[in-house]
Order: sequence, then structure tokens, then C-alpha cells
Amino acid sequence: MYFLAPGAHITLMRLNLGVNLMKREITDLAIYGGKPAFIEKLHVGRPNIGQMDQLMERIQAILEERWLTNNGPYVQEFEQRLADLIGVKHCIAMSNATVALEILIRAAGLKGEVIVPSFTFVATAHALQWQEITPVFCDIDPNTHNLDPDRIAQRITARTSGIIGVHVWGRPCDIDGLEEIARQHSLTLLFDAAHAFGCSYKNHMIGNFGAAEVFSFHATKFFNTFEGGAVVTNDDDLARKIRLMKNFGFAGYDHVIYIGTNGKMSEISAAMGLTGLDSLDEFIGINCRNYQVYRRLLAGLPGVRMITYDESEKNNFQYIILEIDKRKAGISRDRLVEMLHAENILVRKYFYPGCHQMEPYRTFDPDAGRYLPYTERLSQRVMSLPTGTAVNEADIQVICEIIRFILAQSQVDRIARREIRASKGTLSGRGIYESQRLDGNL
Ligand code: T4K
Repeated sequence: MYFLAPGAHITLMRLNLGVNLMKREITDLAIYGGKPAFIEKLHVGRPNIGQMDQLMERIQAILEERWLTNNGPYVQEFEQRLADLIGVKHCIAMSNATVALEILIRAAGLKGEVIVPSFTFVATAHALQWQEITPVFCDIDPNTHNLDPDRIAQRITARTSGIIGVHVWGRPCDIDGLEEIARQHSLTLLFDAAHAFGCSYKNHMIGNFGAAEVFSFHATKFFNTFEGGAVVTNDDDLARKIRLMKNFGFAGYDHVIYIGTNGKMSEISAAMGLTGLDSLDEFIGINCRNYQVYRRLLAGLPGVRMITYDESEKNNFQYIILEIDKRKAGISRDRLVEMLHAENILVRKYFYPGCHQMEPYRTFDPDAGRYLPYTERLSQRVMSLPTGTAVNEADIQVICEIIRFILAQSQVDRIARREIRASKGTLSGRGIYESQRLDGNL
């Protein structure tokens, strides 16, 4: 429970031990020596677990059966339940989404150059480069954060074989636009749907678009299998090839017909997945509630834009994303992140600085930023906030109050930092603040 006092300062007290808040002036902020708002670190990406007793029962059955991996009964059940949920013909469970992307890229015959966003997790680009296929970065639409189909044509060359769209934050790409350009240029269209399990586009579940789509079930995703992923497709030939490839190319005992690798999901991961599926609606419900609370409590903050989900579609609401406009907010994203981290609110800068700024891509093309202006701008502004079952409404209330308080103090913070820099670090934030106040500057 909290007691909220009106006014510019926060007077919040929680009656359990998780929170520590009495913030009236800037020196109460942890970065200025005050006590952190949260006693324990609050992470982005805390795993959702589901019914632990059911998970334990499944694990016990695995151990009793001594069937641990290699297309065991839980993996088969998991694949069937996923395919039914998405309404897709084939679901091939994998050890993780990165390997799933690598195998899909190979099975779909991509080569030469493939167009991808730079505003994504680096795995999308690495899955190509790992096989010596060049990821060609294309800019995003600043409103959707997804590939902008209108910019793709400029990036197509004689070596281009495909496009990989990424449904960033679970918000679908402009799939119609991408399909159209892929058709015009005879390119293979795939989707990295790592964020988009449980989401829909024009009322069709993600997983049914392009030649195939890839989900991630990493621990940090709202639905996880510890590590895991899946390729889903309606293409029979592609599915058959992928099944072979994820199992070394074995088409039967001692009979290898294809170059393959090991992309198999283990039974224990499938057991976690089946347990998570039983609680899927609950996870999404909690994410949705958190999203609504954040929206309400952050509304109207100058320079802070929270991304929204199209509520006429199915969403998993797993990411709470803010864009910070330094000019209007009075504070940069990086300074806000630094101050929130000091409060034990471990927000993340997904996807800073963009793949094109990471190696080896930065060395390949040091000037890539010139054709990625929106990616560069967004990666300087974006941050991801804690959500999921590990966060309750009261936590969100504290997080939002802290953000409001930091923004309200941004001018004082700027003056104090200038003074600290001028003193070459010999003065502390608190000391600067006190001396400025005595001088009547604050
Ligand atoms: N494509 C896209 C668009 C993706 O976003 C991703 C993965 C992929 C492809 C590849 O999927 P996988 O091959 O992973 O299936 C995390 C995840 O590792 C990664 O899966 C995810 N995207 C990416 C967006 O985030 P990091 O480097 O930020 O993870 P890390 O270890 O810093 O964890 C994040 C936070 O989660 C930590 O602050 C603590 C918390 N956490 C993490 C783990 C693993 C827990 O509380 N418990 C845990 O078990 O990449």
C-alpha cells in the first residue's frame, strides 16, 4: 500500500520491505546519494513460470521415462499445441530462435544479400552473417519501429535474395507492403517473430506469413521454454527440410541426406513450454494490465512517448517501451536510464545502438548511419521498462512516480552536473546541490 501526497515531490511509503521511497528533493534520488527506491533490483525480462507443481510433475515424468531429448513425447505435444494455437500446418521446435533463424535461412535458400532492419536484436543479423550472407540494413518507419517497405527498393541489388522482417515489440510489420515488394522483386520473405508469439495481423495469427516465421521462447520472453524457439510454416517442403537440418540431416538410422546441425529442443524445455501454455492467457492478461497502468500513469509527460498496441488485434503486450525526446523532456534517455538504474529499476536500452553500430557490421560499413537516420534517432531515445508477472501495480506506480520526479528535477540535475564537471569531479552531487541552493541558484 502507498500513501500518495499531491505536489511535485513524492511521498510514498510501502508497508512491505520491497520499496524505499521518500523523495522530496533531488538529493533523495539514489544517484545523488539517497536510498534506492527499490531494495531489490527490478529487472526487465524476469521469466514467467506458470504452475510450478505441474512443471515438476512433467519433469519427474521425463526423468522416470529417461527420454530427455531427440523428438520426445513432450516436444511432439508442444509442437502440436503451438501449431493448433496459431492455425499453421507445421511447427518445428528448436533449441533457440537464433539457431532456428540460421536453419530457416539455409533451408529457404537465402544467399548473397538479405535485407533486414538494423533496429533489432543482433541475432537477426548474426544468423545471416554466420553463414556468410550479408545483412543489408534498411531503415524503419519511426512510428511503427518496423522495416519501412518504401525504403527497401533502394537497398535491393543483383545479389539480394530475401527480406527478413522483424515484428519489433510484437507489433506486426507492414506485412502487405513487404509481401508486395518481395513479389515485385522475386525475393523470399521471412519473419523474425521472436517478439510476436500470440499476436495477430488483420486477425490472422502471426506465424502464417511469408515463407516461414521464427518465434523465440527465451527465458526473457513472456512465454518461455528456458531457452527455445520454433519455426512455423505452411510450406510442406520447407518444413521437411528444416526437420532434417535441425537433426544433423538424419533421415533414419545411419542415413544422412543433408548437411544439418543440432537445433533440437530438449524435453525439459518442452515441459516448461507446455506448462507456460496452460497459463498463456494469464500471462497476457497481466502484461495487458501492466500496459494499461503504465499508460495511465505516464500520460501527459512532456517528451515521453509510450508505444501503443492496436487493441483490435491480439497482442502479448510483453514490452513496455518509452521514447524519450530530450528537447521536450529536459533529460536524455541515457541520463534517465542512469538515474533509474541507481534506483534499482534496471530499464534496458533495447535496441541500442542498432546492429549497424556493432561488430562486424560497423567495420564493414562505418557510414551505414547515413541511410539509417530513423534507426539512429530511435536507438538514442528508446528504453524498455519492467513488466510481466514479476511486477505488480504498486511497483509500476513507484516506477512512474520516479520517472515523473526525475523529469521534474531535470533542470536542477543539469546545473548540478555542469558544476560537477567544472570541479573535475572533486565535488559530490549533494555538495553541489547544497552550495547552489545556498547561493540562491536553485
Ligand atoms: N530476434 C529478436 C528480435 C530477438 O529479440 C531475439 C532475442 C532473437 C532474435 C534471438 O532469440 P533467442 O536465440 O535468444 O531465442 C535478451 C535475450 O537473451 C534475448 O533472447 C532477447 N532477444 C533480447 C531482446 O534480450 P540480453 O542480452 O538483454 O539478456 P540478459 O541476459 O541481459 O537478460 C535480460 C534481463 O532479464 C536481465 O536484466 C535479467 C533478466 N533475466 C534474464 C534471464 C536469462 C532473468 O531475470 N532471468 C533469466 O533467466 O538479451
